[in-house]
Amino acid sequence: MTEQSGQNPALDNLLSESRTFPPSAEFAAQANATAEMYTTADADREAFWATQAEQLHWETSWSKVLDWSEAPFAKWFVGGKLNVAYNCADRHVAAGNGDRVAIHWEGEPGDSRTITYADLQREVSRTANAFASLGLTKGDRVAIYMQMIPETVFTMLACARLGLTHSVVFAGFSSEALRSRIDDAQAKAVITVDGQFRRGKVAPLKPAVDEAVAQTPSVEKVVVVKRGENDVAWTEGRDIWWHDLVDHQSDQHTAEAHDAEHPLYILYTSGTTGKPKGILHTSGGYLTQAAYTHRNVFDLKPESDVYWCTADIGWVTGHSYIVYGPLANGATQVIYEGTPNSPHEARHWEIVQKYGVTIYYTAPTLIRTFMKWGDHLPAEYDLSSLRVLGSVGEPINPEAWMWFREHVGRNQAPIVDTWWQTETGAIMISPLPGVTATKPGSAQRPLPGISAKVVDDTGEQVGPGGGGYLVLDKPWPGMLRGIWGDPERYRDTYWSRFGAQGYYFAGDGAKYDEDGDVWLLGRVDDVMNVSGHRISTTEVESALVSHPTVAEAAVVGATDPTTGQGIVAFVILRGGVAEDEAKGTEAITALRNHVATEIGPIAKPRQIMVVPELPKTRSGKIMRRLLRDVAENRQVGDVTTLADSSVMDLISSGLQSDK
Ligand code: 6R9
Repeated sequence: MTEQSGQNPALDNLLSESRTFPPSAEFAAQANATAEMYTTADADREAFWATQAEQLHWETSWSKVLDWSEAPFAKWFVGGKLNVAYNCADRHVAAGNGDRVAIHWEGEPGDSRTITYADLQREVSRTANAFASLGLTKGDRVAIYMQMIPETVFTMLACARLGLTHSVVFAGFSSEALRSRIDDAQAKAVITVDGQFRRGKVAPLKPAVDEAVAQTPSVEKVVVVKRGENDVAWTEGRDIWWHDLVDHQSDQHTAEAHDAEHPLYILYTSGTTGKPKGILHTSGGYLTQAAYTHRNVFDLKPESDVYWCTADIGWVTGHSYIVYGPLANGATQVIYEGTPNSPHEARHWEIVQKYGVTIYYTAPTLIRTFMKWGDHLPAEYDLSSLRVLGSVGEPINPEAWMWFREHVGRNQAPIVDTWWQTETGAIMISPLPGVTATKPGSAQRPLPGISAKVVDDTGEQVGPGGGGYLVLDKPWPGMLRGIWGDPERYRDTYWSRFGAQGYYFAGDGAKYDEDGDVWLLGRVDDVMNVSGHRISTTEVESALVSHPTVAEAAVVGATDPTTGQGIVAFVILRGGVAEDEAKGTEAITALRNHVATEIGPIAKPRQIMVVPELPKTRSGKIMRRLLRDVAENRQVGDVTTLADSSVMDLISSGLQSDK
């Protein structure tokens, strides 16, 4: 904190990128978004958001767009009343679009189900009647522990309809993770399944619920969908089958309007340390921003597009871009239950071809996995329907972006790299297709209506080419309304670092390029310090991925007696690369030199290890903390939020046998 502003950037700017891809004239001519939106929004931010909110159905209009008098606790559309579920189903039926497909659901074993908006309205009404019959009333919390099946969507919307606040927990988290989340929210009911399909097998889920609920007295009812058909233990009086409860209910239900600030859901983020934070989202502002971003960032044409977001519903991306945004917009979408390599590694391309998917929104981790599986797979399918591609969850390395463009987008479909967080509720920084000339690896510009800055240690905005911290300097409609039950932690975590300026601190490193476009550089906790240079993990990883043999890379700073920290890299090879050769001294030296040429000798990894997998969370984020343990020869720490906890054994045993 002693440095003068602008003189000591929080991050060195190492990598540069000169490729740009302007939109085609045809795309621009039909695009939803326009360049004027930036100026309109800048001229009067609140009026701009009011116009967006008017796209929804409100039972009662608001009296004030934004009340920021109790900052950092925002109120948007004060006094307004709406029903979120009505907006996501009934409204489209009322407008004459009941026959439009809302969901093409594809089960992992190959079964499928088509749900129109009229079906959705009926199913949600039935589910709402069922939940009401259990005695659940407005304000109660409901935990949802289910995979990607239609009932998960019905459950979320039925909760929204009744004003129940849902808390979705990743199906696959342990019973302990479920227990602590149920307990924190004091949930009254748990909605779950007997089991889920993963890679062709049934993984039981109910046992984890039984274990958790044994220790959570707040839970009165457990509703179980039959999906895996596996045997389950049963607690009479508490457990009830979904089909026994829901099927006989009336499919008519009148939706009551709730306050714009009524709590819609809690979603827990694990964070790097400590107890998970229950991020709270409310109704009117959240739905406004989810729908607006979905319409403009993906250029959605509800009459003709087939949209597919590959995220899990247990991640915020599933909440905003499978459930609330697309359904509020009346979109037709694909929901897929299973893993991308079941029964084969081209399952996604098969689904794109089968449904004629036009908009495909996925994560860098999956794109890099596709690179590893090989270029030939997307080439075997007809992907010509794709017209917009999106990425979210991590910085996308420029080479992964180029691979996505070439092999999936046929060098035509614009790519939107969308930066946001569980806390922001919806997309904040992203190109607009048809407006922005895109650049591989950059999220580019805050959306119209959104304001973000890259600042130095003192909170001063850095200039072009400068690196620092990403902050959000103005409130936005979808912003979190706090951490469930812990207002102090909310202030401490997000508002104290740049408290003097009143900025929200996102926890990410970022830089501007010479054009003023924003590049995300990874979590500031992961920044490496090598001989006094602050180097972002993202830039070194992108340099490694730009080598033809590397599909994926993760780097960490490990304590080093001479340089403070030394860079240790873990790399996964691309499909078809001979492993023995790539592990040889010569190949490793070549890779180290490649990084030096791409971004400078200071970033040359001290050590590079070839590994079969990387440790990732369920949303695909690399857990560098665990790799630091390996690099510094420590016992590996807590692995409970890993998608696959065996990965760390795989890495450690592989490294042992190489010695
Ligand atoms: C939506 C989501 C948030 C963190 C965020 C950042 C990283 C997400 C990104 C990105 C670079 C992007 N992140 N999108 N980094 N470019 N396009 O991922 O929410 O799970 O809460 O994670 O993810 O580090 O701070 P969440």
